[in-house]
Amino acid sequence: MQTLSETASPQARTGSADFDVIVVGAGFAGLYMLHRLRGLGFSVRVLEAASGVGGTWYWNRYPGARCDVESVEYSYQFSPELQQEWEWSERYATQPELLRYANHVADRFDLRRDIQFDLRVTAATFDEAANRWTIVTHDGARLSATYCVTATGCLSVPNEPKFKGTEMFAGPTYHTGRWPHEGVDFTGQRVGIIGTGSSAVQSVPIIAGQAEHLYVFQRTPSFVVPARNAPLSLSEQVAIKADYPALRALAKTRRNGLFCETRDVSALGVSDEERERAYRERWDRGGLCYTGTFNDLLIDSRANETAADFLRARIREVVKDPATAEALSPRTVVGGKRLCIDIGYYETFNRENVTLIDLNKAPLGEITRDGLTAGGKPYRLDSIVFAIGFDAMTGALTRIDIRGRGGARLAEKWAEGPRTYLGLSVAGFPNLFTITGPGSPSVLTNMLPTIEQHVDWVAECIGTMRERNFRRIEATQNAETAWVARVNEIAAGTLFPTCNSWYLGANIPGKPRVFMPYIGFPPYVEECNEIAASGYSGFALS
Ligand code: N01
Repeated sequence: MQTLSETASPQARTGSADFDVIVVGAGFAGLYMLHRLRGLGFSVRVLEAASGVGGTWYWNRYPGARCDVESVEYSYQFSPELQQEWEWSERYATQPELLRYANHVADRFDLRRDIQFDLRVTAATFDEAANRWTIVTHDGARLSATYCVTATGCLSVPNEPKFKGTEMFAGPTYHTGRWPHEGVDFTGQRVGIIGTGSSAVQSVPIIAGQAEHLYVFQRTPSFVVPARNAPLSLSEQVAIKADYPALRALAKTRRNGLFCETRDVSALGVSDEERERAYRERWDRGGLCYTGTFNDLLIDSRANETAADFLRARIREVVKDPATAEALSPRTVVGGKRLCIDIGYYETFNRENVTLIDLNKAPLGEITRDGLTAGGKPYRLDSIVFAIGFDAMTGALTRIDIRGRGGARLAEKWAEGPRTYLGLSVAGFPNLFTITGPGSPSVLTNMLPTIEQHVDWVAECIGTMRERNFRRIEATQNAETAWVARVNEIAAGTLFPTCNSWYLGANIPGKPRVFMPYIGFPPYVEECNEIAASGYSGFALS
């Protein structure tokens, strides 16, 4: 077996393979975790499979990739100086800008010397006698640490295309979640894209602008709201920066951790005119705020239907061909799947060189050497783009062979769905923390503040353990069972479980259908704080 010192990259060569904490992943969560733990004087090593920092923004380089949360919000707040000095150029940052930001943070806080790139963690085993985690990487290197923190992201493992005949296709195939770094030029090509979620909604207009012809193969239409993207003027930036502490504090009172509020009014308690005006106002404003137009949109299906009607009417206004407009009109719950935000998505379907294929009417047959068949009809293609999403929330964790006490495997424990306490900790897996893990608000919120809250909680916990001379912390079985029940109970009171979303694992054949995120950021934070203040109730410390 190699030791770390034999394989370490120059920036991370310390000669030691034993640490207080090993963090898996150098995305936004891993970077901040390193910064916090280092500040507390712990020895930390971050292991990252990619060749650079940035996590999702390192990998997701498909055409048009940008964040659907406004850049001034989708950013760290732990450093007021960083918050003041960084300048965002647009309302919604592009992938390259977000990656520049992640790199800037890594440099500004001198993080690279403790990060080792190009190392994929394949296994993590808890040694009870030694009270340590042994971490194994793809090249056989072994490291050990008292604590293991996973910062592996919620949408980091691509949903593998398992279409019959994929290997037969003569041309190149691409996955939006693993786009070639050198980019792809589709000029003059016949391109097929499978999937119509956020990644497709962003990339379709750009691919259509290059391709000779673009065929969009749609299984379920998404609800799409305009981004209203625009350059951020200096005066806008100055105004936000002057008010940042208040805006950030306000966002912490919101269920989704965003600046914009959910109006405390029922969609069914207002006149038709007022309802229409309210939707129009959010539509004109653009972005994810649309689902906050009324307080019952994700609770009452009749209320939700009014929001859906408004959006379907907008599709009919833009898309000239009525049959295409109808096929693009979702019949699901607005917000039950993540809302998509667009720049010119619907307009793209008015182009001569774009065809929508409704897979409900023309089911996908197989991929062939020359393209694919749908509804028995062959489509000749030069390239195929899979925009089919991710094995969300659990995929990155279950792909690592994580073994807790008695050799128990995490993947086996989660065979019927993930079980955690607070989304942070797993019974039977001591000294393991899962940043934005299943059972925490994560993907239903603005990820950056959610990440910071988890990182701060974990850092404080590990610091307290040291202070009080404890060496082991583990969620109790009872606390975990009660937490899982609570996550499910809250979700059951909403419309979320009615959609076949990745929140439920429904996009992955065979994955258990369990609603994974915790709904409600402020009560969650309050509970985390109370648990810490109580001396970590629900955890066994020794
Ligand atoms: O993936 P998705 P995504 N045959 O799972 C279809 C975040 N994100 O990469 O709905 C045919 O949403 C599938 O159809 P269906 C964001 O949180 C953020 O687009 O399962 N079709 C669906 O249409 C987002 O929610 C940004 O019936 C198949 C599509 O593929 C999340 O990532 C940008 C299929 C997958 O949509 C995932 O988005 C991009 C099959 N066998 C992404 N399997 C930001 O702006 C799947 N599909 C931050």
